[in-house]
Amino acid sequence: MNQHGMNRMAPDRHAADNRLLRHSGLLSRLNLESLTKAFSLTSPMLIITLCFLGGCNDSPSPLNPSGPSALAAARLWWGMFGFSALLMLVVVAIWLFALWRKPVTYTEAQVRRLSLRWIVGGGLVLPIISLLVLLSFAIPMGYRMLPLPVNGQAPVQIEVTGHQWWWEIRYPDVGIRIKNELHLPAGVPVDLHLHSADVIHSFWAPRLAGKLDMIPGRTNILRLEADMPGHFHAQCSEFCGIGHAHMVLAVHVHTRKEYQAWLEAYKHE
Ligand SMILES: [Cu+2]
Repeated sequence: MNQHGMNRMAPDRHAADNRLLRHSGLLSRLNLESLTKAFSLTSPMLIITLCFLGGCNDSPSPLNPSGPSALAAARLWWGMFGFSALLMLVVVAIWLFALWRKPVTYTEAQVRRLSLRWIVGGGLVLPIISLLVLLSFAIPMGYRMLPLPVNGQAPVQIEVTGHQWWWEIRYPDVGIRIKNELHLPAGVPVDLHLHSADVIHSFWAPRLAGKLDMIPGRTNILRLEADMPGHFHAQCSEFCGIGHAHMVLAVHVHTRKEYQAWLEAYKHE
């Protein structure tokens, strides 16, 4: 005890409290810094990992294509991803340069000239070049989904009708009508004649082709082809009411021989 007795412990306690506060402040700062650092390191890795996981074998992702149309769409996606990532890097580099460079004083005329350059460059030239590059890839890709004549092979014709909330599949050549199942031969172009019995739906088999709307009173034809036999997934991709999420179609791709056998077996059922 000192001469004031009771006050003796107070400075020690304050010192301890201050040490504790400093420590906790340091800890929270460290935590915040480490969290920020971890997030800045992990978030791009997470995005890249998720992108690559999209290519896993069993994934119904369009980045895991199993047909020429879907392959073209996946390549277009990667091209757009690469181009947008490059643009982002350029924008970040310009932003960092603007932050770090020494301030420069410009005259009124220089400011006007520089602003005009950025408006013309960033607002006209860059979008025009980007759109031209995108269209030069997207238009040929879109052609793959059109029912154009094929040399030496007659596409299989199948009628697909969307209902709230199920799929009607008809094989007009053989008189087969089934529900929520689509059977296709591998390695053969297939034309799906898409109709709707009620509202707008959209046919999407992500691993086999792009999407195409199904509009009441209209027939849209989607050309697709599967590389190999397997089981795939198709889904309505246009919100069509309360049961939309359950409007799922199982796509079974057979070898040509198995497909013929399936048609024969089904006809005689
Ligand atoms: Cu739907």
